[in-house]
Amino acid sequence: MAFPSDFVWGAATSAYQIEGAHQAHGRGPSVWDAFCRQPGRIRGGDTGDTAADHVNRFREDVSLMKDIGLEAYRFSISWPRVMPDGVGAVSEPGLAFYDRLVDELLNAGIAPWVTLFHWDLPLPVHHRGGWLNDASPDWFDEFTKAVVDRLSDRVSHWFTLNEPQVFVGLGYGNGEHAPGLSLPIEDKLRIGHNVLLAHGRSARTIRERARTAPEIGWAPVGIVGIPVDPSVDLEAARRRTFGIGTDPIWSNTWWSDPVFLGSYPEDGLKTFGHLLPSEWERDMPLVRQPLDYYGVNIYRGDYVRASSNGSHEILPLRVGTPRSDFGWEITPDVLRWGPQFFHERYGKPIVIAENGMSNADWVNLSGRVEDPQRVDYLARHLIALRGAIESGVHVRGYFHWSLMDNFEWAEGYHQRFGLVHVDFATQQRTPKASSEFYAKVIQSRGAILEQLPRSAAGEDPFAVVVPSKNRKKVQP
Ligand code: IFM
Repeated sequence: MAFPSDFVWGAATSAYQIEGAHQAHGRGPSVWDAFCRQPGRIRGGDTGDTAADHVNRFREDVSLMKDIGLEAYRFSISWPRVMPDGVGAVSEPGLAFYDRLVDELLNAGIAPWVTLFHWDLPLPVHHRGGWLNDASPDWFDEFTKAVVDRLSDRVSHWFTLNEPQVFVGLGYGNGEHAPGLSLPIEDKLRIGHNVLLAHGRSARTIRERARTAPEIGWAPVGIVGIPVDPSVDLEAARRRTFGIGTDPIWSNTWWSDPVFLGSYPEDGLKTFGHLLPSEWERDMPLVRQPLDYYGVNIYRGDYVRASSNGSHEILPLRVGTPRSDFGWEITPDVLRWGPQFFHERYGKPIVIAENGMSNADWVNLSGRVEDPQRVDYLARHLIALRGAIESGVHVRGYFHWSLMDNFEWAEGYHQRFGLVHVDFATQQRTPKASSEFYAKVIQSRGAILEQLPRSAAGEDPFAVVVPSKNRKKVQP
């Protein structure tokens, strides 16, 4: 069960979710600062003003990472902390904070993996139209330059943007996330096109200006179909993974085909092509920059079965299916198949840039935080990921979401995803049992997963359906 020796073990966070210090360093407001102030937008009226106070406690946090044995830490740079107006003047104290963080990580032997955009768009550029403004790729490029010029002597791993599906789908589609808009499909497609251009510009800039040889990717969400019976349903699962569905914004291909293959997907163009900005084809070479890995955030998948009309059906999960506190189904096989499908289609090594679960954790009477569900989640998902590696998929690394409990967007502080518990009233950190387990996994390079007690009863709640005996088998 040992993972390859160059496999990277990490954990991830994002700026707005942990940093707090919302007015330090001359930081400007982001769309999230404004959104949190609108009544009724965030559960409990929470805000990211203080969050996990990471700006003031980053040394303690890096030391916790070291205790876990993390080899890499994925975090995002707050655009409004570095460029308070989104464009123009750079905040020296803002950049200096990231200098200190990067140095602290390197001193602890932890590689910084930097994400440039994890949703905190500066409010002043939102007021100029935000991603709907065709100048937005220029703005993002300016921000990229400031960060790369400052950090690339010590940072060599980059992600341009995190989860375009989610910040466009929820921020401009149903208004559940900042900036809280519900725009028509043609506006969402223009936003999407600008986001893709921003990715391309940013990747090109990193490649051209970085002072140490960069490795670059991005981190979309992975929508994954899981074959119920791989000997029959593999193609159906691929179709679920790569079909355009009813809303292209929530697909993989609308985003990743341009980035890796240089065009929007055919099925998407058939239905939505006429709504795209007219010169979209001209922009594709810029969008498609050489990348080093396919970063992808994978949390859950749909169990899919081939149907008799040559299509596929998504199976309803059985009653009582295990779920996270968020209500997301626990489907470990997603890390067996997602990496394989993305590797097949896009031909790049895979980095699991996020994977994890929210759980109702608290500090117990003895002062410990026991989170057996997360321990089991980690074990099952890593065993599945190891299965993908064994079948020949090149997986470069795994980043658990999240290092610590944090501000979970519209859910405020009501969902805890961390390996480390944070008491948001006192900012006390308590490593959870899952962080001890992850430490052992890392230390043994996965070998410990082999030694876990196994039983048929333990497999059972995860057996979604029993495939019927008389279905035709084909070679996977
Ligand atoms: O907390 C988020 C993160 O910001 C983006 N990916 C999913 C996580 C859990 O919802």
